[in-house]
Amino acid sequence: MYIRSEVDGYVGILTLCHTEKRNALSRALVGELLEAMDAMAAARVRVLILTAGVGSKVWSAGHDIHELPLGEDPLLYSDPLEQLLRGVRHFPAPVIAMVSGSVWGGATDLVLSCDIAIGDDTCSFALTPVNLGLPYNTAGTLNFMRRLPLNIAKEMLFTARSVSPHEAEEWHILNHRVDASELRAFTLDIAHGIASKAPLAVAALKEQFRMLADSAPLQPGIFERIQELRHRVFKSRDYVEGIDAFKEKRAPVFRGE
Ligand code: KGA
Repeated sequence: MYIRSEVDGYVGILTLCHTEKRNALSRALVGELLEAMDAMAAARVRVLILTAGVGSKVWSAGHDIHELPLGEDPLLYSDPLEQLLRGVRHFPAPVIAMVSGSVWGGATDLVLSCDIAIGDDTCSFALTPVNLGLPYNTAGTLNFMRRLPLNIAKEMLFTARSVSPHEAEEWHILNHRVDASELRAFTLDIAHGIASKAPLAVAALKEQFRMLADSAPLQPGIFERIQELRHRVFKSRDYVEGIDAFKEKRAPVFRGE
């Protein structure tokens, strides 16, 4: 069991608890999480909190690197990470990311896809495709552009550096940064505040934000060009090297080919 589920009044709390694998977003973990989210939606919670628990060292290590395919598009529409990101965006009530510990790659996309993010002084965020030689997909790149100032998104993606809690607050990755001892109470307070408001109005607002953010059409030519650029990256030797280096627990040596 990778997910712990609890309900506090109208607030649902889902805790990632596969600490052994640092809550990597494997097919199995994501499958359980999506089922738990469906159960929360059926129970008509008015706010959902996504957490790894206060005091977790790693909130999530991101995509399960062992499950990233080689030689083909690693982030297809049906990929578990993609399913999870859509699940959060379409969840019929606000989703709050409550973050202790480090957040990596696709898990940072997950936090940025939540409606509100609250972290403590141990949290950090990295966007890591360039560590793996992996071409991030169009949906994710657009999410970063909408959610972050362009220069911040570019710095995070070009460097893959872990952003400190202070920077995360300054750069609006977080709505609030609080002391670890207050994280749960602070987050629950915001969640119960939202849950006391008219739920139909809140849900309609969330859906409006999502649809309006997604409403700019993407010209087919641009999409095809992006796919061609990404194809070159996932067919490269560097992508194989990035994945191999992780598995062999060493630094990658990239050759640009
Ligand atoms: N996928 C699969 N297994 C992972 C994993 C991941 N992302 N991260 C950690 N693990 C496994 C790791 O292989 C090890 O398994 C166990 O979790 C503990 O890790 O015991 P095993 O079988 O060897 P480790 O490294 O010993 O733990 P740690 O020393 O506490 O370090 C924790 C971190 C998170 C710092 C370290 O595990 C790490 O750097 N993980 C990779 C983080 C990362 O780069 N994630 C990005 C994944 O890519 C991604 O999301 C995308 C889509 N992207 O970047 O574009």
